[in-house]
Amino acid sequence: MDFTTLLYTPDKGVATITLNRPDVLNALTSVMRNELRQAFEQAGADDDVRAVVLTGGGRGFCAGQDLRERTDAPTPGVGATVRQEYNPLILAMRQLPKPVIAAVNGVAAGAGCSLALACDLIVAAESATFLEAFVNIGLVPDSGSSFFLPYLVGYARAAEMAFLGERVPATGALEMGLINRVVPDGELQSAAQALAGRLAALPTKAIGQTKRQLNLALAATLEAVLEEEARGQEMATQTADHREGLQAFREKRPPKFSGR
Ligand code: T3D
Repeated sequence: MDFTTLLYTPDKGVATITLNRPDVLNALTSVMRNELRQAFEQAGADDDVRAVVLTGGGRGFCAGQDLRERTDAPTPGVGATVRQEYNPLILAMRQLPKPVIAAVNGVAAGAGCSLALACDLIVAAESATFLEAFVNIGLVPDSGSSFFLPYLVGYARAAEMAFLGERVPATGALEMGLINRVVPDGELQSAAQALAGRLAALPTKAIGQTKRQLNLALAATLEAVLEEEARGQEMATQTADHREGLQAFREKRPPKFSGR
């Protein structure tokens, strides 16, 4: 299948999906979300693909929702967008019975951070950063961040990342257990491919079932948290603070939140 917003490259058992909107740090549009889900489905349907690498083209991994699609707040029907586009993508990644590795080459922000966290393993370049950017524009974590984050790093660190919306460098992310490995920038893709190649040579059906069991073992259901996130995002997009956050982003100035 031909994609317009990403590259899909199957090679020796590993499908590499490269987000390909580098000018906006691979910010997610509606088209991109749908293509990404299709790419994961394609990887799932191809028996020759036994591991997947997700990475970003250019200097960013993914800057989350493309804010240029969000001209005015409240965005109409954002809960539906989260339910119909973001949530199926996260579920497709997590339910894929094959290992998915994020090769985080730069900033992973907002839903871009969620995308990385939805992968099974995360390898990051030394210069990569992780940012729960939602609060900076008056929104709440979505796309599974509020499910994966406390599970990976514990409540206190999750709350700090989600409340403060500050960039966490790759080394800090490794220390807190958010990610698996940090490698020098120039070695990221080869390290991720080597790991994926290793995984692709393992018993794929057993790895797929292991992934299923590990996901089943998580305390709350992902579906329940995803639904709560969609409801919360619907609420957050109605706020004055989100409107202010979007405006400040466009005007390249710090936002002045009113608490409304
Ligand atoms: O509405 C809904 O659907 C609800 C769902 C929401 C899910 C979410 O993901 S909400 C969170 C959305 N993302 C953000 O709020 C992040 C916004 N971006 C940033 O905070 C910063 O750009 C970064 C920290 C990610 C990177 O900073 P920096 O200094 O490395 O790069 P930059 O100069 O800010 O960005 C480079 C370009 O990418 C720039 O364009 P320009 O000025 O060169 O033409 C910038 O506008 C663009 N860009 C960055 N992020 C986005 C973006 N364009 C559109 N959407 C973005 N999210």
